[in-house]
Amino acid sequence: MKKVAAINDLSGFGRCSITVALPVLSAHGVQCCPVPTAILSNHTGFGTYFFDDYSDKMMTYIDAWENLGLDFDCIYTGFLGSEKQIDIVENFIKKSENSWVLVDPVMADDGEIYSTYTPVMCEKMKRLVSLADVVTPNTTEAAILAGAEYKENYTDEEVWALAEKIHTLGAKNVVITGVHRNGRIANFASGRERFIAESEEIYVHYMGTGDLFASMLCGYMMNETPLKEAVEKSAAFVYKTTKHSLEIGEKRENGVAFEKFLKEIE
Ligand code: PXL
Repeated sequence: MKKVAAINDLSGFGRCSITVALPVLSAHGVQCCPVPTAILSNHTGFGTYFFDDYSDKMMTYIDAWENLGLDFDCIYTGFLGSEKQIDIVENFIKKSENSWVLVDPVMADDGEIYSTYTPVMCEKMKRLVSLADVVTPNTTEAAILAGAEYKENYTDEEVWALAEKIHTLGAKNVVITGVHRNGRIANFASGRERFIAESEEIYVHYMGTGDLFASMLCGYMMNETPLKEAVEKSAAFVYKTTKHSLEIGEKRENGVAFEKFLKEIE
């Protein structure tokens, strides 16, 4: 059975990070082993939140795993709470030579950097990206990583150019998510091959969508699904669950109501 070290925050309410990665990876038949980067009452999108940074404890936590001789099939990183954490995660990845690495560079969305993210953290994130087998930025994060200006709309050529810049940082595969494209929403993937996986656009942007996509992708990749199929299936799952969330009147801050659909994952 595959094991994933999921380095992400625990936000008690709002369906993101570990509260998404754990159920989704379990539904894929993959063991999810969380490393909390911070504990929050709810994600920062709510405006007010309790935030307890876990930087000082993460080293000891990871060392304890090392003492047990654990190794992981995958290291999957998401929201990081401080500059120091990015260094800790970088070391963990470098020591875990055999692990496949998925970096979701959670920093920003809709042209806005998250309130806990500093410019130095954004710079340091590039070092993690350099170690990634797959990196899954949204367009805002892709622009930050590529050192480009954020735009609401891009031509296909501009998106591929962002992906190219991110490859030059060292990432093997780049999947740029949430690209608005002719009234549809697209994921641009670039690695050994290039492809675009699209779905109908839903005009309400649910929080945690990127976490749901990356966790689904991680689950498929751990089950040896080829990247193209994994991206397409993950995008289809996000579309289906987001549509359902809208239909049941779930608020966008509460995250995607995906729970009912976990049993359909195959
Ligand atoms: O879904 C991204 C995310 C993860 N973790 C925390 C967040 C956010 C987005 O706002 O605040 C704590």
